[in-house]
Amino acid sequence: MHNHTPDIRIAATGLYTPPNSISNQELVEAFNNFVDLFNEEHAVQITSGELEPLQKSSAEFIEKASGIKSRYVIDKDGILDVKRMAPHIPSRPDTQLSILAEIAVAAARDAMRSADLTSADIDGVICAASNLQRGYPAIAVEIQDSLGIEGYGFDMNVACASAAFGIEAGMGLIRTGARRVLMVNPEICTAHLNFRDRDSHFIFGDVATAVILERNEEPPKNEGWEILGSKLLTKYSNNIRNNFGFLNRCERDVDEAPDPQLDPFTDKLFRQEGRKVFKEVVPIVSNLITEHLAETGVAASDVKRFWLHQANLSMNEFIARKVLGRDADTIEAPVVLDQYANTSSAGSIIAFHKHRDDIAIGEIGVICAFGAGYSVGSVIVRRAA
Ligand code: CO8
Repeated sequence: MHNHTPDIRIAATGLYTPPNSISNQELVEAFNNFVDLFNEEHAVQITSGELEPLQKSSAEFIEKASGIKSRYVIDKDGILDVKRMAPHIPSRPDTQLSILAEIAVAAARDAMRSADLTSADIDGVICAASNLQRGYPAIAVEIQDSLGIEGYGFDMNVACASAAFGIEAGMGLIRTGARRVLMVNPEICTAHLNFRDRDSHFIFGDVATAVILERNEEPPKNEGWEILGSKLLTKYSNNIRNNFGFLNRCERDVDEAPDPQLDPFTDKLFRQEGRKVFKEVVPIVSNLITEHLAETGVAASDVKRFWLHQANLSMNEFIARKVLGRDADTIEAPVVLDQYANTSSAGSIIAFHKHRDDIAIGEIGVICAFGAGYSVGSVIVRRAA
């Protein structure tokens, strides 16, 4: 068993959930209307064999393949509008708080409230997310300004593993002088999702989470989760990819006209080889957790809870089974993807935020996030207060 006193702890977490939710049924109805329209409009090419008809989606398939039943979204109408099939998020003047900063600030305030902390208690802000709204200024600096925090902020992106990497980065900042670090994960995943793609239109939702890290010195004001250790791993893979970037506008040949039939941004959205991801990522994650527990001197049987990344229910069941050597129930490995879908870096933090009250002082849990890159991060925590 782990016996030296950890130097850093989690003081609080926060959550912002958008007000609108879309059920599988609603999403599938919109998708299938689009399929009917497309097939009608292309009837001639389909009959001549020039084009394959598009196939319909199914709510039963979605729940069975992923465990997802619904997802919260920033804009419901735009996604369900067959003519648009993308959230409508109007641009804002530079003088107004950006949407990504806005949802992060809401999650941050929730965390600060539950830890009885004010902006004056925090020295650094990390915005760790899969999709950052712009190149610069950093979203973290805007969040810092909006909350009135002195010190500094910066953005980082390690896809779905961003929160675990953000916790590790925050621990480093505290070791080099910061008293407390606010680490936020605003994820507007629906904005990079291709709602016309049958294989992936159901995968993502929107949310923001926040974690406050502090030195493990004085007794915590409210809660305290000592960090026994964190372990990170990346392994290059093209199986989850999004080519959106600042070079896109320079890529088209000078005389190449945009194809009006094609959504010009389709290849700049999320895409994946879901089956390959599933097969390749399960062993990487279960091995990393097993090694991390061994290095930390914690037996798998002593882990009370696994707050895992929320991408796919059976994936999490496989991971927990490999680590424990038996099936885990939904108390040991809680599920939030049924309501939230995949929220990228925020998923494991939502699970931790919502499913930790019953953990007793001295008990241990593992927060583990994984995703594109591939990237994996495990954080072992012990309840201290
Ligand atoms: N409705 C009905 N049938 C369908 C549908 C649909 N919507 N989609 C596919 N089918 C059919 C297929 O055509 C196929 O039919 P057939 O057998 O006749 O060919 C059949 O269903 C099976 O298809 P699949 O093999 O694709 O289905 P799977 O069982 O593999 O399930 C999943 C698909 C759910 C995608 C699954 O593979 C999965 O979840 N894999 C893991 C994915 C994962 O974890 N990805 C990581 C996500 S990304 C991430 O975490 C970070 C990325 C950075 C993100 C930025 C975020 C904003």
